[in-house]
Amino acid sequence: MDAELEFPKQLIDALRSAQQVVVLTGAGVSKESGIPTFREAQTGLWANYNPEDLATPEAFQRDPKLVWEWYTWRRGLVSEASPNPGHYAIVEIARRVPGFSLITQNVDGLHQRAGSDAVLELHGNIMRTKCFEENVLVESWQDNEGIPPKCPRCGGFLRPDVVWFGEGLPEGVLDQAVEAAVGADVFLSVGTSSVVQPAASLPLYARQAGALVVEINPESTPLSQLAEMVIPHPSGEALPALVQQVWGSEKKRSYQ
Ligand code: BV8
Repeated sequence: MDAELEFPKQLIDALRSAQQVVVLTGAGVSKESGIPTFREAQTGLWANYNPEDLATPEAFQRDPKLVWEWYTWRRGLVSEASPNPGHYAIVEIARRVPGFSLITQNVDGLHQRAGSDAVLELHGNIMRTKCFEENVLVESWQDNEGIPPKCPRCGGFLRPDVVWFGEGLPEGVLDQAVEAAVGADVFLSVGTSSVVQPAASLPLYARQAGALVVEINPESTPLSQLAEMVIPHPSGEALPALVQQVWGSEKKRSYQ
């Protein structure tokens, strides 16, 4: 284990005694799975676009083909990616504490593929598709009628089932996330630039309610000044090391 990764005793003790642990993740937790983070310089076709300008209903209405193809490119990256040790360490934390909530801003579904359940997906999931007009999920469609494909029911454009800038978050998911945050004993914010609202406010609610707020991110963010602790390391290294230091390395057998 990397000697430099020694965690503060306060954090180790807090996790060992915590009744409720909440983890909030952003694109950084999938970086070590090979998926570029949301704000990393876009490559190839998308080099000239700011992701925040593409992930909007206005961009889709202005150029549906461009936006649909951006998501097709990203879906390809996600399909080729696998969860990394950071995702698996989060599954292990959930097994070790009495109460656990995982809130993610990510749309890649890697937490679920690593074995996390009851994932609160604040911003939807890129692997699901819905009708732009009816706002209902669509499982299958004809691929031979141009790009974007059309809704088999109403003929409207299909779009990814993600939350775009300016759109509200899914019913109830945000309420569950706020409820989890204010009930947390320990709140880990992992791999997020902490600028997108309302997600970025969750660690602040947790702190106001008395949680120990810890940021895991190699870079500093607007949360860094407000967190009790900052662990400036990649999550794929820091999270497994944290699990090992707090609970030891043997896997907890899940007693059914
Ligand atoms: C809403 C889905 C209202 C699409 C996304 C208040 C103030 C200011 C602005 C607003 C506000 N309230 C609302 C807004 C507007 C806007 C907003 O927040 N804008 C920002 C830019 C200021 N918010 C919204 O529009 C939200 N909607 O509030 O609507 C409303 C209410 C009711 C009815 C109608 C309307 C909707 C926001 C959701 C937008 N959709 N994604 C898609 O993915 O294509 S957000 C997008 O950013 C991604 O989901 C991403 O997850 C999210 C956050 O980014 P990060 O995950 O943090 O990724 P990023 O690249 O930024 O950072 C990665 C980090 O990882 C870095 O810090 C890096 O250092 C770190 N890292 C790198 N490697 C590692 C690592 N960390 C650990 N380990 C590593 N190895």
